[in-house]
Amino acid sequence: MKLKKMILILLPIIAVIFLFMTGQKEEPFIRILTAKDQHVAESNFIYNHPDAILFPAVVRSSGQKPVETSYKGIELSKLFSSLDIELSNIEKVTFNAADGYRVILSIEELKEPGNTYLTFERNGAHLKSKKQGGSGPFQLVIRRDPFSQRWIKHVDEIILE
Ligand SMILES: Nc1nc2c(c(=O)[nH]1)N[C@H]1C(S)=C(S)[C@@H](COP(=O)(O)O)O[C@H]1N2
Ligand SMILES: [Mo]
Repeated sequence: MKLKKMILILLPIIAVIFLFMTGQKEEPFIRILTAKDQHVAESNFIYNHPDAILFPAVVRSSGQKPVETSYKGIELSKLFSSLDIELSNIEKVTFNAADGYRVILSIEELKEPGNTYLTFERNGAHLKSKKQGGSGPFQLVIRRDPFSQRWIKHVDEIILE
């Protein structure tokens, strides 16, 4: 009898703790907005994207020596075409980050072959979030912007206009 009561009390508590813990492990995603519709690019879609490539880049972080790094990411034009997002009427693309930082690219710059990438991996490991002290989970890397001011970290929203 006592045991039954205890189980009846403990079960909901365990269920709540379980829900809380699984909720903590929420997968990252990016919202992509166009005039017509809204897309959600989930982490699985990004991490397993067939157009993801590895490329070297020099990372310049304030107060640190430049470090040669291997990034993995998807060229933005390929990311958009894989989501069936048309670029023909687009003039600019805005990248918003979780910390309020914002970068705007012209469509010409975005389309430059081999220049703009949405990255998710650095030296073989997924980019860590801001909370975990990283530049991710997703970061824009502009390969022909060597000083990296516009390599927006923690990108969570992309707006095409
Ligand atoms: N989200 C976000 N991205 C950002 C920044 C920022 O403050 N927030 N700073 C930019 C600047 S000025 C530089 S030089 C590079 C490297 O920044 P770090 O020195 O903070 O690593 O990230 C760029 N991307
Ligand atoms: Mo900077």
